[in-house]
Amino acid sequence: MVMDPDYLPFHPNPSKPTFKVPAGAVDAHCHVFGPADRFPYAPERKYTPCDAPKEKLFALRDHLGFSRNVIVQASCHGKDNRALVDALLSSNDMARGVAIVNPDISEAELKDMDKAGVRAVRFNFVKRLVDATPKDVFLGVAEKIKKLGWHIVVYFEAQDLEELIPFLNQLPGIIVVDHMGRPDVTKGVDHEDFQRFIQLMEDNPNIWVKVSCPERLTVQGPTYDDVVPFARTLVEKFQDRVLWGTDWPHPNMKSHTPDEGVLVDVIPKIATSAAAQKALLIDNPMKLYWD
Ligand code: 0GY
Repeated sequence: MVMDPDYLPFHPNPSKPTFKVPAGAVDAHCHVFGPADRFPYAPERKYTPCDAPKEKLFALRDHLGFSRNVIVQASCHGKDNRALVDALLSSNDMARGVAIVNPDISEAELKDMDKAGVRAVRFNFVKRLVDATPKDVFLGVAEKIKKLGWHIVVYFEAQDLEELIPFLNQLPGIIVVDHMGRPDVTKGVDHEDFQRFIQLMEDNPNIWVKVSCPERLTVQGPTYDDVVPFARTLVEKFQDRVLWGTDWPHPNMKSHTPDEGVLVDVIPKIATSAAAQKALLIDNPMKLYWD
């Protein structure tokens, strides 16, 4: 399985961040890919990445000063969660997972995944990544996972939010939105699109958000200052419902190869007090994934 010709592999030698993360910090959005000879990519995938195995992820965690990972199933592995579960089982209880599952998954399979450390399912609405799934199917999955106390992670782009709001409000339990709902940062924080997202979080206390992925949302590039006001606004308004992640190994980046040291150095710009940093990096992810 050869990676796509325009696929950018992850940074071979990320810098040490200047910001020292507090002890016990959680990288709450990252992935493992392959290795493909052991864990092949899904036939229905829309891209073929560079292998990004668990050993590399755990080495990056240590290099950046983090303690734990939340590993999110990505579309290139489809609903085959074996690479994810393998990483969880070899993490010494230092990783939790977000899976993508079939609607007909059995209770026994869900229980096995729970034992391995899976705590959520992911619903992906990004059209370039997945074929559409009917909302009824997602609602069926949501019903199934309720008993386990899992939550739901949703990935969508800003232009699709308006249409999705009734569905999001229908979902039971906690919902975590990936990458701030992918705002167009050129429009500014005050634009109705981002304000719509803020209003949704104000109206629905079950909605949490990952203030992640400046590398995808930026127009200016590193050090991602054009994305900072969006993330800072969310941290200031919803301190107890925000999560942060590296997004390693950054699938489908086209503009540049992110240096995770630089990404970590964005944290003190978006969470400007020690209390906000502790909530973002420790208290919130621990409550959601390790309690
Ligand atoms: C991310 C973002 C992307 C990819 C996926 O499931 C995926 O393939 O999530 C993307 O291309 O924006 O969170 O890794």
